[in-house]
Amino acid sequence: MSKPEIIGSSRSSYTRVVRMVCEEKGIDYSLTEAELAAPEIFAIHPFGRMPVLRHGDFMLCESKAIATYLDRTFPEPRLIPADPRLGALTEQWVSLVNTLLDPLLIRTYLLAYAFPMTADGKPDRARIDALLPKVREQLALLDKTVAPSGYLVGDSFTLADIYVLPMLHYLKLLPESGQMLDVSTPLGRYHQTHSARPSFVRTIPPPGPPRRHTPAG
Ligand SMILES: N[C@@H](CCC(=O)N[C@@H](CS)C(=O)NCC(=O)O)C(=O)O
Repeated sequence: MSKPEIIGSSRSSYTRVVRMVCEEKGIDYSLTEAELAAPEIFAIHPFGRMPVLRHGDFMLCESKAIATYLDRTFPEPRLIPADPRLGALTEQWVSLVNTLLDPLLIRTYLLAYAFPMTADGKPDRARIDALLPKVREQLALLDKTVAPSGYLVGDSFTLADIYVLPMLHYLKLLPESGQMLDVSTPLGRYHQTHSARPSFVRTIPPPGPPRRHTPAG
């Protein structure tokens, strides 16, 4: 069968998740760069979200579905543990990222810096300051969770870590969250340790936010 083709932007944190899955499992894959909401994304995802996957004649959208498919289709290492409890905890963290952490940390806090909706184009200080208590609360939860073992689940690297690390990469670049990720904290050390993994290094995004497709070009 042909190798998996991931379609998305190398700047997109969710695209990075499925690329890291491929890298961790040693899957020979290709990345086809696409802009946000590009027609090739809409061709596979009904709501135009990236990443999407082509594997032979099989097409799939949603990062978790893609990650699970790749994990089951290709050999070890298993990124969703077979053990029922460790597997369930991995799913739990992926769900928490998708429903609560990513919406606040990336879609709201990071985007307040990357795409300020202000008249002068500068980040809205009052809006960012208002977000900080929740940002602190979410990072404190991650901090507490990784403190004992250096992983989110059990004592090995799982898909849960893969969902969190691309977010931490961007958060490390912002002033307040960057400080919260200081290496004196368990979460800062977690980020520093895992950012040396080949799967992380080989998927570091180029600077700048993903570009959005416009029909004119
Ligand atoms: N639930 C989706 C979320 C994917 C997602 O939100 N991707 C962002 C890029 S990181 C996107 O495609 N945004 C499109 C847009 O903003 O129009 C998944 O897990 O794949």
